[in-house]
Amino acid sequence: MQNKALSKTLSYVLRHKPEEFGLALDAQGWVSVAELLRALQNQRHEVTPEQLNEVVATNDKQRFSLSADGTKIRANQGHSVAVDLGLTPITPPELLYHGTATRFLASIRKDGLRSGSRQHVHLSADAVTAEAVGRRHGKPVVLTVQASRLHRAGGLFYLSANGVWLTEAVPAEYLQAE
Ligand code: HQG
Repeated sequence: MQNKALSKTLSYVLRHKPEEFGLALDAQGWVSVAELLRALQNQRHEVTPEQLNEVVATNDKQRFSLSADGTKIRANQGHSVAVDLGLTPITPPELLYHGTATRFLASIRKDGLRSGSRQHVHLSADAVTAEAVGRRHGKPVVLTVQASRLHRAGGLFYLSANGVWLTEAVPAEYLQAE
């Protein structure tokens, strides 16, 4: 299995459908590396511990973490499965950015940003990163989120281990076109 394909498979298993591979995440989203490798092998994906370590270390967005002793692995963010990543709420910068596609704008202006199937709304620290996120869905558009103002109003913000800002929802009145 190529590294890119392995990364995509890991995202799928560790964020969305562990049960499809006969796996269960623990409450914090971890799964045993040994069990994961066995589950991949059962699906005819030959992956060595070395390759897994390489993908974790070199992944372009640092999507995965190994436990300190190296026996467990989890995704750093992006889950639709309910997990508690143990992130501490922190004060966000004044502004954060959300990349989306123009076809979602009318709905977002009406309902604000919703987490949908994921646990959180994903926000970026800079507009360039947000634009790349938006491009995954179509013609990109970047929305500026008044993060400080939302935080002062009681909104909780988290920073994932790989630098993605997470929050529960962003009401429309905290959004402005960039
Ligand atoms: C949109 C990637 C209509 C939202 C990225 C987005 C990110 C609404 C889409 C991570 C809406 C959900 C997550 C509303 C939000 N009406 N559409 N009220 N509220 N939306 O993929 O943020 O490569 O679940 O704008 O880098 O695009 O996988 O979220 O367009 O960090 O590691 O609904 O995925 O990371 O799409 O991306 P997604 P996202 P990875």
